[in-house]
Amino acid sequence: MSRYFPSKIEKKWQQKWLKERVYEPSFAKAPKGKPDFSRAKKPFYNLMMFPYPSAEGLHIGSVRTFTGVDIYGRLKRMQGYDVFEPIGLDGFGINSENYALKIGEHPMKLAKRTEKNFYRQLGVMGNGFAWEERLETYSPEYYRWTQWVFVQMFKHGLAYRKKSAVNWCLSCKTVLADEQVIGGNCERCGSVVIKKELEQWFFRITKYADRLLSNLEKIDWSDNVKIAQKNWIGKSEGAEMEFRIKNQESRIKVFTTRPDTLFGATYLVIAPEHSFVEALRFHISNIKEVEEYRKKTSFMAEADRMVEGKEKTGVQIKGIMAINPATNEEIPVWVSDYVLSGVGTGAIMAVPAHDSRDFDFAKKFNLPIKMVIHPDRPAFVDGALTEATTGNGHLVDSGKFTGMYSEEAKWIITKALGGKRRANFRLRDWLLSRQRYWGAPIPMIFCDSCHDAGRGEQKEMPGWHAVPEKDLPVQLPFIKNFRPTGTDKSPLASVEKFYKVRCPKCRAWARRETDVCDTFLDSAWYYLRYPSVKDRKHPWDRKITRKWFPVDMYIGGAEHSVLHLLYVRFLAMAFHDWNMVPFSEPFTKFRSHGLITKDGAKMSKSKGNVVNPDEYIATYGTDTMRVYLAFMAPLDQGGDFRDAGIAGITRFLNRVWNLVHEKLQAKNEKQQRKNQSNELQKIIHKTIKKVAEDIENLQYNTAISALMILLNELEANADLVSRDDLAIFLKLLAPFAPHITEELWQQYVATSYKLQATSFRSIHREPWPRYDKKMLREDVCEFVVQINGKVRDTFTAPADISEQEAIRLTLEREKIKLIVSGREPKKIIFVPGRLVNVVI
Ligand code: ANZ
Ligand code: ZN
Repeated sequence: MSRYFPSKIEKKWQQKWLKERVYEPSFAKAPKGKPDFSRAKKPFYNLMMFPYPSAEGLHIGSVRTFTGVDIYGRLKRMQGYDVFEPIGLDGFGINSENYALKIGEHPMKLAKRTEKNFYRQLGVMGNGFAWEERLETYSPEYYRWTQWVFVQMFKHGLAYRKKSAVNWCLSCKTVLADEQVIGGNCERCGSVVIKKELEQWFFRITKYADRLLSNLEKIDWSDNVKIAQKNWIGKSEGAEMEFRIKNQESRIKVFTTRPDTLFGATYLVIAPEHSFVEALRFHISNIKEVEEYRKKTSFMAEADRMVEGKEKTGVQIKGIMAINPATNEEIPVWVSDYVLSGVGTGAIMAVPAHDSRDFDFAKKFNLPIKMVIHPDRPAFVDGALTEATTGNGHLVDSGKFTGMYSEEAKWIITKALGGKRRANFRLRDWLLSRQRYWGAPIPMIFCDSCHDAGRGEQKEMPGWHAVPEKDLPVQLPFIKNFRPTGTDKSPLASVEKFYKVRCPKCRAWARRETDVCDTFLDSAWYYLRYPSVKDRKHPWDRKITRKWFPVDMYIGGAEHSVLHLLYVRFLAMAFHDWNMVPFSEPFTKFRSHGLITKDGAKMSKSKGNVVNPDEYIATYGTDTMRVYLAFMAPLDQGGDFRDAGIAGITRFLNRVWNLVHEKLQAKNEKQQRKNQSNELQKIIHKTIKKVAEDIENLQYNTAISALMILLNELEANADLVSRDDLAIFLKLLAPFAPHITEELWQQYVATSYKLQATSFRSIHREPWPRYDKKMLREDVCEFVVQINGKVRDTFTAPADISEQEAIRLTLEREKIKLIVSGREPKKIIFVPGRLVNVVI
């Protein structure tokens, strides 16, 4: 008998599948040479989060996720869906560029090398990818449309330029989005991030803040991601209140979530960047001190300024006083870095008795603290307040509002004192420009003469023109020196051939934008391109898009909760509003996957414990690795990679191989009539149900245990096992181990149907087995005993017990004997599996 050698079969089937186009959607109905997406009957878009591979190859964690997505897709395909599982590569960006710098290779060359290795690695994983619809973000054919997206954003007023204090990474020498700054450091390289005043391109995501938040309730996404997005959007409801300045025209506007505490506002604080100081410069008696403080603090990153427990600093702005509109008392104005310029109005009313940061500040600078809310739990020691009391309570010392409950007083005070109810969001606009080389050039042109004449497509941005669509793509030129300059300019700014262009409006000499797009723009719309990659005239085909979207299942890392996953939703909403796509949420279902460790530790190069998928696949075979990775834990949870666990999987697949071979080769095996009630059949049917349900819930580990149990049973009852039973087993195993099951399936087809197959019938396009509900019934059940229709007793017995036997058991029961007390029943009614009713 032949032995199981993965290396002998895996490559063979991978090539056959490719040749037969087993995983191209609608392949059967398509005219030769062209899968036709518009013909799909039951489309199912099964997507894995866009990978951005490094030249060093795939991480075993990504291999697990890819396989996880693939197992799901294979079930769906066998369930009759036309599954589309595309693959491509997100290759632009600072990660790749930094690596290119490190090893001294040009990013364009590096990208080609990475791409080749990536696709080779994916190839040996045996996934059901639609290889014909590949895409790479750095190919001009793709980024032409990324630039088109930018142009649409500009034309619809969602892309704009603004000078602002932006995050600047000292090491990467570029600006970063807020989302890319973690605890004051660069998300990528860990270096310190400072603030720099620069003019940059932004996308107006804040315009969609409310919808991004409220739509979360409508989508079936992992909870952890929804919560992260909700916090990131950070909606808080409050009021804007105006404070007059004594003897001046100016006012200071503050945002507060607690207008009910207005009577307790004993001073105001403005952010260092606030323009108030400029306006009243000549009235400020200590302007030098104020300016020094502003200079010192405004370059600091927000995260550092807001650290809990950080020693408060600040300077009073002398010579001016504000007036509390509730008490009409004069209160001082301070400048301090604990107030941020980008939040609310950049100014606050300080209520030290009820806000902790204000409390710390007031204590330090000896400012008055006035209680206006009677707290449930006052915090006094020796008559002095020891901390702010931040909760709700009844108002005290608040004029005619005294006695009201704080929640109710909020809006009444806002109205009475001329405030405006406002929601404030933590979400900032998306900073899009990067002063780097390796990205899609921002497709904009600035023209001086149009600027001076006030011409431009956007009123607020005279001189700026989008590159006409017919001129896209704006090709990224090959330049030798791609190193970031460390100034606020991209390396492209020194390439005259690139930036010197004619103005598309007036034909005067003008200048191209030389910054490139944030990579997150590339990945914010890629899913729309996949089914339309062959379309050279449009970014996506309308008809196909109506048919295939939204994406049915999306699986990826929770670390992208607030970057990628928020941007994608934002763009989809915008496209929807412009009538370009028929949906406003791109992914119906999203599940985040867990992370894997090696022998209990985080994998890292420095520890030398990084699992190289290539080596493992070469040693054990793809199927073994697939089953092993799936068996580790439910996909949404992390797992631990241990070499010792792999041998068990190899044994399992060997047993499958041997069993099927023995059965198929047994001569003149009579196809026994299946005894429908036998135990083995019950287990088979239960397993059919369980495996499908478990895959649906991404609980691959328990599905595989069920298959292991079934294999034990098949081996133990080998005489009762028919060829059709084996076929069912192979189908259930197929999503996990596609190669071995294909090999054995082809032998099954050959021996069972004498079908010298005229056309290739892959197991992966066979229908998923059906189970018989009757076979799932529990073996024992509870019978109810009634006397004259009244429930008197219950007993458990085999579900398929005969009528005679059930009646005998009933009449033997002590309780029933007592009630019947010797009388002869007139009639006994028996309902199988449920009840015995004795009529006396
Ligand atoms: C007065 C007050 C009294 C406040 C009180 C709170 C408690 P969330 O909920 O996080 O949005 N704030 C407003 N603008 C700010 C800025 N630019 N920088 C720093 N802090 C700012 O926080 C809203 C509260 O944060 C606002 O409500 C304001 O302080 C402060 F008992 O106003 B509150
Ligand atoms: Zn012009």
